[in-house]
Amino acid sequence: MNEAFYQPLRDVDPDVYQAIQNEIRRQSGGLEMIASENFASEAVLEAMGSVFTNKYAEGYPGRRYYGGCEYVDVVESLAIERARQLFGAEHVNVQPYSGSQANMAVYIAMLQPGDTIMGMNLSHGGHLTHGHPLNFSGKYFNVVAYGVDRETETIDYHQMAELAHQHKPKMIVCGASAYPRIIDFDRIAEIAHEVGAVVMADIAHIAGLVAAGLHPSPIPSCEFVTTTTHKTLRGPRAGMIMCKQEFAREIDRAVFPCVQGGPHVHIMAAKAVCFKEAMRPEFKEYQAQIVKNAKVLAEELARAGFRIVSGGTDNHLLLVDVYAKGITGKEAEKALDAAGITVNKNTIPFDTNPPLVASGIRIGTPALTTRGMKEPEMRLIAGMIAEVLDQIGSEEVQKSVRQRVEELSARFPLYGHRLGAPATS
Ligand code: DSN
Repeated sequence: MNEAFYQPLRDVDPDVYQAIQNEIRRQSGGLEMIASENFASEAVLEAMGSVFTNKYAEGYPGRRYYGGCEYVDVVESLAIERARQLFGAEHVNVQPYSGSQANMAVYIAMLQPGDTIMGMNLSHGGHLTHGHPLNFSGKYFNVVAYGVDRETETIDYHQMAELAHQHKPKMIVCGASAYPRIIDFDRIAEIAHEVGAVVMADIAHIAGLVAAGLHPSPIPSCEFVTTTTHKTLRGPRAGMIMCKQEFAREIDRAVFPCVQGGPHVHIMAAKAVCFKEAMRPEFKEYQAQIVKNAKVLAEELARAGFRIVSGGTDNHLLLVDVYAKGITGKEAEKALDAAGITVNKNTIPFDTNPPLVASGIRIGTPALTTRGMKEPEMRLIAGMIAEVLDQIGSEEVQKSVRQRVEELSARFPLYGHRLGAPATS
């Protein structure tokens, strides 16, 4: 074997090595508050970095198109069985590469191009794959969008029912990427079933809360439940589909061979690890703390004079209407970034600004809660966010907050042992 095969990354590719080292410093030295991000455990990272990345395994456990799949079958079966237990699902497919592929597979299993689906308006909190005109979902299907009520900024179930009766969709898609309130999956399923539609609930954001019993589960009432595994669930970057047994065959065929080829076995191994971690009692405590942290953050920011969309939060995220203070989401994101606080600009319901400017920011607590931060830290952070946004143009304030962010981060170490010697090129 060529000796170079065994050389460490630092020597083989100092540029990539250095970028990884810098990213470790960035993730650990700042406050990661993007609602869809989290920090995977060492065990999850280890499984993702394993030799399973070398293996082709088209097919499913016990029915493969390649030899040498005996250990692949072990990890895929473990992932399936654990997900079934964790969510109480009848059938699970753990092969989707990501959330988009999971959603695409459900559409392909159930719909024909041109069919009508209903999905939540992206600017009201929905997701690209729920019918946005620039996404495959909006290009191949006739999409009727539902949204939130202008006053309460919560899902308008009356409007949803009216639209369903008027347009008779084949599928209602629910779940959101920027919606801070409880979603009434049972009610949505009732509306869908009244008009003969099936429901796909995309729980990518709230999967951890659902697994921990802190958000009502869509599993009993919805035919299809999709998720990513890397957000509140805190696993590898990937997707998954759960469905009623009667759709198992169509779903499995839609994932492979229709949407995907060989599954990412290293990632399925990491999913198995993630589900095992999520079955521990500490995981439930972790999810409960995520919600407590988000609530405190929302209360403190409201106290500091910020308008919180829908008046608060029930989950892991909040939307702040910064435009009510005359700042755009874009300006807020940039100023907070300079202060070491990472959030994303986000449209708010009935936004008058375009998406790349946006009137809001979306803030989430899953990642900081993984680091062990609790209510006292959330109070400090809300104060720092308010300080930066209230003096939006002040580099001095950003610098001073950056200093405090670094001090706070240092009290909650993360991945520090992964920092190696500097690269030498
Ligand atoms: N892009 C993800 C998010 O930030 O919510 C959803 O796919």
